[in-house]
Amino acid sequence: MAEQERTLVIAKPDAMQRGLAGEILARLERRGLRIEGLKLLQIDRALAERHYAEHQGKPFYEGLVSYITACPVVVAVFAGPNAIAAVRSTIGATNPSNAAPGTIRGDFGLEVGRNLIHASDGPESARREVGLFFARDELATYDRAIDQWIRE
Ligand code: D4T
Repeated sequence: MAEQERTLVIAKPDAMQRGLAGEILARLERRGLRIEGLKLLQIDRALAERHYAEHQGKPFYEGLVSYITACPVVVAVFAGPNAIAAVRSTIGATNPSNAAPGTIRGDFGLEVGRNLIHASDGPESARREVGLFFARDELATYDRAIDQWIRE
C-alpha cells in the first residue's frame, strides 16, 4: 500500500456563504480520502496571519486576510495515499479561471480572490497547517472496511 499522508482543507467563507461546504467534503470523500479531523471555526486575524505568513507584504495579502476571516469556515484533515496531491488535483488551479472543469474551483469559481477552498501544497505545509488548526487529540486515525476496495 502507498504511504499515508494527511492534508489540511478549508472550505473558505465564499464556500460557506454559498452552501458548498458539504459538496466540497463529499467530493474529497468520494475520491476515497478519509476524514481524520473536522471542525467549524471563525479564523481570527492572528490565526490568518500565521496561516498566510508566506504571503505577508504581497498586494493581495490584506484582501486575503479579510476574506478568510469573514465568517466561520469548515476545516478538515483528509488522509490517504498521496492525499496532498490528490486533494490539490481535485480542487484545481489556484485561479478558478484556469481551473479545469470537473475540479472544485473549475466547477464553482471564477476569480482567484474567491477560490472557495484551501488545501496544503506540500508535506511541510501540511504538517504545519494541520498543527495550526488541530490539537493531537482532535485527530483520529482509523480503518474503514471499504479501504480494501480503495487501496490495493
Ligand atoms: P490556498 O493557499 O488558498 O489553498 O491557495 P493556493 O495554495 O492554491 O494558492 P497560494 O498559496 O499561491 O495563494 C494563497 C491564496 O491567495 C489568494 N491569491 C493568490 C489572491 O487573492 N491573489 C493572487 O494574486 C494570488 C497569487 C488565493 C489563494
